[in-house]
Amino acid sequence: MLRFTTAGESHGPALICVLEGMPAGVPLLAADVDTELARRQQGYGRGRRMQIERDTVELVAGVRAGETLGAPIAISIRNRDWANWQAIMDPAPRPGESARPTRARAVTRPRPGHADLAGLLKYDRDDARDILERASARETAARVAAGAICRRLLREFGVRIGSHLVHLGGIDAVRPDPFPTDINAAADASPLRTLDPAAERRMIERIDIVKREGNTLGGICEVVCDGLPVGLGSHVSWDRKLDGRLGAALLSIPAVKGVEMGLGFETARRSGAEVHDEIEMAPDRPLTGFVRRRTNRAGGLEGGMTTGEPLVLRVAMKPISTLMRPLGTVDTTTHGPAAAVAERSDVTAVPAMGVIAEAMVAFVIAQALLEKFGGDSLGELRRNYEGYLRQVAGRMAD
Ligand code: EPS
Repeated sequence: MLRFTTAGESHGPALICVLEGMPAGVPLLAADVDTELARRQQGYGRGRRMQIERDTVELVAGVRAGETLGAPIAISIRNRDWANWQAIMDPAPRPGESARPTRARAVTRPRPGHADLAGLLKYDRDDARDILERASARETAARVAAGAICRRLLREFGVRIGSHLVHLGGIDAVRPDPFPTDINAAADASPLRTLDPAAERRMIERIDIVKREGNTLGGICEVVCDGLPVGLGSHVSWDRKLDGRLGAALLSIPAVKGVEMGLGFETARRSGAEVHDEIEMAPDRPLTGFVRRRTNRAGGLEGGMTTGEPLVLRVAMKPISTLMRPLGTVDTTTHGPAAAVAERSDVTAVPAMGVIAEAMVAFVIAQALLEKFGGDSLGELRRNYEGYLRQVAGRMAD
């Protein structure tokens, strides 16, 4: 079973990721991961923190001479900002400190919409920094690192994952026609990772206005994954359905509030004939068993399984909950009314969220691929994959 976990506080020494279950023999360089980390750091509307960090990985375990060993892979990403936060985040008690000391920059005015208050009460803390340091979206750098390794595996099977921003703070982007074959090459060239230059200009104006107002903005990214074979995931049990697994992975991204697959909520408004994708033979499509869907309104998923058509997922992010013009809250020390803490933050991080969503999709797809085809080495996995494709092709061949 492919699985990963992360550790690390936003202003602690480092972020750590352990990814377990990768087969041996997958080519992997630190640069494969660093490229993805750099993509996550882009985006108009980010705060000053992104000028401090230059995320790069140290491959600490599970990789030798540019190949995975089949052992758990451990990764470390240093926080450059740690140098400025040592006294506040020091894991050891500082000289003269009592038990549960009040350190500088303690947070007692929890932000509406943030983990601050529920976390402080649940974990019985005095300083909401004990919560927010971990709830911070800084953690997603470690997820993108795990996703980058999964992508490296998927690349061996011709699977590609890209994303672009389709909505920001009330402004829709128009989907380009023709749609680029390399989505990320096009989207990464845009400061908002959108494929609609006219919408991009309006979005940037909107971000500038909202920044002056001390407010924040959310938005929607679309993730597209192609090169998949038919039959990843399964219809047989609720927890094996790929729709549910993708949904859970994407909804775990900080501030993500909704996920649509294919037409998503729009399917509920249309009749069956306007929703379902008709099937026809396609002699050039071995991955799908020589068939194709005339349309792809299902977004590449039927019955909890991949159809072999591109996966199309849309992911909605709420506005960031740190507002420079703060909302009302209560002070957890005085219990009186207060303005929420206004720490340095981003006006919007929707472009970065698209890159994080790609990473989570890469993980779920790699997990489903390994589950279906198994194998301790890349070679064994490949033999199993090719044997399955022959079986599928044989069933529909003339
Ligand atoms: C974040 C607040 C900001 C963001 C941070 C997430 O950090 P800071 O409090 O240091 O200014 O920049 O995002 C990242 C550090 C990152 O790598 O994405 C928050 O509170 O979630």
